[in-house]
Amino acid sequence: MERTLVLIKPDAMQRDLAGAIIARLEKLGLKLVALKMLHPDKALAQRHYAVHRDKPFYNELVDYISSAPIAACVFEGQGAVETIRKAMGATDPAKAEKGTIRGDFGLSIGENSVHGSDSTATAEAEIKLFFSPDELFGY
Ligand code: IDP
Ligand code: MG
Repeated sequence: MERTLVLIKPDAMQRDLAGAIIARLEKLGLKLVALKMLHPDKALAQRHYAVHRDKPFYNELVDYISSAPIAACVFEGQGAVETIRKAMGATDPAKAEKGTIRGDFGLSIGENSVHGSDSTATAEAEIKLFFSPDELFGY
């Protein structure tokens, strides 16, 4: 079954939006199969965002995601990657539609409340960064 990684970013955690965001995703018919709160260190942040290492915003991005605790979740279901990307909305909250998570909660392109894997291959790699196999549940 298809799985995807969701990170609830510091801006959303700090505004007590973790429950609201998880509830929205559960309502899409996806199953929450892993969940943890953690404060990522810089090394984990760098690995997670390695694909962006040459972008001008890379250091800012790594500093931001490792600045405070986040919630990491794995959701499972048919088309989970695409379903969650749609529910998140565009990267820049100013361009994200109303009713999407970023459209409703995001503050700026950096502080955009959530991360979601962008393909099934990326999802598998990202899930391994945040969870060991015994932290993923079937129920
Ligand atoms: P995505 O999160 O929608 O997949 P990506 O292009 O993969 O967007 O970028 C990863 C993250 O980097 C974004 O969620 C956003 O927080 C941050 N980011 C993207 N573009 C910029 C930018 O131009 N300035 C600052 N941060 C950015
Ligand atoms: Mg991305």
